[in-house]
Amino acid sequence: APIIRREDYQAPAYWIRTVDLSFDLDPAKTLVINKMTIERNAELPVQSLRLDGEDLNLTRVMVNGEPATFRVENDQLVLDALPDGPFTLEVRNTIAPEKNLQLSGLYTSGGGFFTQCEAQGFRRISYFLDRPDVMAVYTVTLRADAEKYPVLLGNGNLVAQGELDGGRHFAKWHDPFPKPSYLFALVAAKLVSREQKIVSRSGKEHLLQVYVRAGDLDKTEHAMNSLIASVVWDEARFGLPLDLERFMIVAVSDFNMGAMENKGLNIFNTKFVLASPATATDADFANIESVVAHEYFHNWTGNRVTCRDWFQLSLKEGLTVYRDQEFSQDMAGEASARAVKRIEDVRQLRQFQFPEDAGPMAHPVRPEQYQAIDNFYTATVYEKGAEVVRMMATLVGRRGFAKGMTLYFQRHDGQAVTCDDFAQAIADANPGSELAERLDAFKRWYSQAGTPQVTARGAYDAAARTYTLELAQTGTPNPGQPHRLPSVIPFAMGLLASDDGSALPLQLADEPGDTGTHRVLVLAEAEQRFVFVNVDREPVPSLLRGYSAPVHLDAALADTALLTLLQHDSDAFNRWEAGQQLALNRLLAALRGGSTQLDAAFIDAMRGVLRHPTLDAALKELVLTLPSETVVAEELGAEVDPARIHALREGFRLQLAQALRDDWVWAFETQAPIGGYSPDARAAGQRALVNLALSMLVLDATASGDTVWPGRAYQRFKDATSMSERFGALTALVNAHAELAAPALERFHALFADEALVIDKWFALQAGAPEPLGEGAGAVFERVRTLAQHPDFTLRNPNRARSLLMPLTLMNPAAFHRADAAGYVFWADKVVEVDAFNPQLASRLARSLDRWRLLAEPYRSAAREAIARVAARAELSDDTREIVTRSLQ
Ligand code: DPP
Ligand code: ZN
Repeated sequence: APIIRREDYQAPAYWIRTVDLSFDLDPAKTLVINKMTIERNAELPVQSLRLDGEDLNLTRVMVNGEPATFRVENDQLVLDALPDGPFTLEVRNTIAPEKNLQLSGLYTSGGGFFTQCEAQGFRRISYFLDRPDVMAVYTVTLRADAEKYPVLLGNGNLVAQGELDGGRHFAKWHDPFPKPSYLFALVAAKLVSREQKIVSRSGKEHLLQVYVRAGDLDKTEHAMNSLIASVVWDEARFGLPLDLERFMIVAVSDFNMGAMENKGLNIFNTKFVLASPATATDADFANIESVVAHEYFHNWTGNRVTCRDWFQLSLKEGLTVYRDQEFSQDMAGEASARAVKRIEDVRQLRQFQFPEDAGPMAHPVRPEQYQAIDNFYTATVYEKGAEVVRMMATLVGRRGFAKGMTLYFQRHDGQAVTCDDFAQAIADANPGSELAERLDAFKRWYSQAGTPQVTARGAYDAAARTYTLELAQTGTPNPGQPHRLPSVIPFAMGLLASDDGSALPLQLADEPGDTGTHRVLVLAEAEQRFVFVNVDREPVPSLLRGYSAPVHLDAALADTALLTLLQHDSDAFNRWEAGQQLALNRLLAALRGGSTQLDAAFIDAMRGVLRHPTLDAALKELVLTLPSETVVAEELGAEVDPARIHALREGFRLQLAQALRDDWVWAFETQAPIGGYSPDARAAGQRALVNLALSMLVLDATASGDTVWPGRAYQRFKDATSMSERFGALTALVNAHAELAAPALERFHALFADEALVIDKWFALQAGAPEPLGEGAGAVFERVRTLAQHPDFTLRNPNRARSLLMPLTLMNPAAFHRADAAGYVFWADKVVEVDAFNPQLASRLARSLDRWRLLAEPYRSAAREAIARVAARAELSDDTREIVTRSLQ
């Protein structure tokens, strides 16, 4: 496929103003009639009209009601001699939804019709200017068999419906908001809905609906509650009201992504809609809340103001992720619960975005080029993009950011714009702010790939009562660029007294007095020095609080300093960070030949956290979880031996299990939430801690041959009143390779045989289980290979395919990376097999070997060979080809 470059952007030669679409829906052959009103873009020279199409069977083309001359060239429908003024163009084509296994465009799932058009699925429905800067008003008529497809949904408002001959019926929808084609959607299926009417602040009534299959209605309450909370939040926090009479969410079980923000008609992966206490874990409930919010928030950030071109994807995604993260924090409530959410988000960033930014797919938040745009729905565009927005908010303050958002909508409502337009609006609304003063430099966050490295070194001068903090930043330049220019880094910090951990007042040398105990420095040069005065006691610095910028921080703090932070920092994020750093230091030292035994100071500190009288249970659980094997590998940076990292980390885990045995018992017996199931952050955190305690107790018991705790876990598994409890107990048994794991897994499968999302968990748990150490090593991988033959397993359903393949290849390094290369052979086979029918899914899976260069031999050569084997195939999709080619470069 050709390389598409950002610098080549040109405005469209024509504007499509209105679209009148009609569908005669039939799985084998659907007729699409597309009547457009079009006018030439008067600002450009006269050109041919070139409409995008893919896998379409074209039957007729008319201009102003007359048959027209046209040609089809490289999938494009080309019309040369067109009227000078506005004209109508009618295109008719047929498509075969039931054959559409790539799930892009119009496809069938579970006997219904669904669409997915972002990024370029609309061209698989009809010929069109399939690009986000062409925005049209759509009227859509659906015709289908009334019995098989009783529900017919489109964007906007229902304007007519009725019966037709031959048992068919129709519905006509009109969406008054001009929109790009990627926001088009339709649904025709046998569904039921939960409905709720709400009245917004302005007094307008809105209808909210969540559509699911008949048996699933009892699992829609949480999604509906999340939607209502999202509507209320966006109006309260940003003054952004619901602009539609009707807002619909539809769940579908075959879906490549999480969910899609089509105007007024969001289509969701069932995974992010359906939840009941019996079938969904706390994490599922939290994910549903955040994805429902994310898609709802897109209605303004994405739909009312959309992207000019796909290079600007982070304009809507980074901003909307930031908004959903803020929403989830607000829903969590108190400061410590907010910090827990922040920690979870940063953990995700480090687990997925950092490796991406250091690997072959590294790209700026606003990429410069792509071959398959679907490959750029990445952690960088989404999560790092959200960090960029968060830094802006930090630099202008919460009120300043809200003002910036208001200006952004004043300027750009109804337009397709760029990341520059967004940053400009935030800066212009805040004249004199650090952002406005340094806007050009700040925007390097959009154009430079890679994670900057910040080094911090502090020195205390007791005689002068000064503390000097020296900050320096480095990073690798983008390919083709000679230098990396300094980033603008908001650096939140404080100082703690080293003796009792109390917060010290902060006063820089040129300031008249102290400014409190917390502040945000701005690092904008390669090196900067900050001198704090009137520092009475030796301080411990608390740096990059709340993770105020997406950088690697090297502060080289001694254990004593880290222990002080872990115990006393008022910033909960940095307490966690100090604990992670303590653990990481020990893991890295052990990998480099140091002690494999945890020291008493570390164990006592962990006990102190676990037994702490006031810390949140959720925070305790996070602190007591060691950094992941992926994070350790990235820190190591070369010659990674996944089996060794695994063995050492498992060794540490076992030591923590043993050394804190009494404390885990205490936690298990006393920390559970009281009362019936509620998915709120507090109760979820308590359950997470209890589940961790149980895992540790079963791990310890299994290692020592004791059967009491595995027995208790099995009992809890059987008696559990919620999926979080049940799955926690099952996880404890499976991850410890307890003998009771097998009967528990069997029982679990039988209990939930009809719950597809629960069966996904059943696969994922087994594929993500830690490989046993010693003679049992390899058992997890063998199990995955066997599960790939299980009658419930299929590659056709993306959730099911991912449930087995992603935990193994992305989350379970020691099982995946084998000296005999069997993991890589399995991976290559699956990539090729999936690529034949679903390139988007295949190219995701293809990315699991991105970081092959980090590996030590023999892994490295074997991984390279597996990638090369995929790349050598003649018949590969553009999506997967782009990934494997870049990987080998
Ligand atoms: N635009 C979708 C989302 O991120 C992804 N297809 O919400
Ligand atoms: Zn999104």
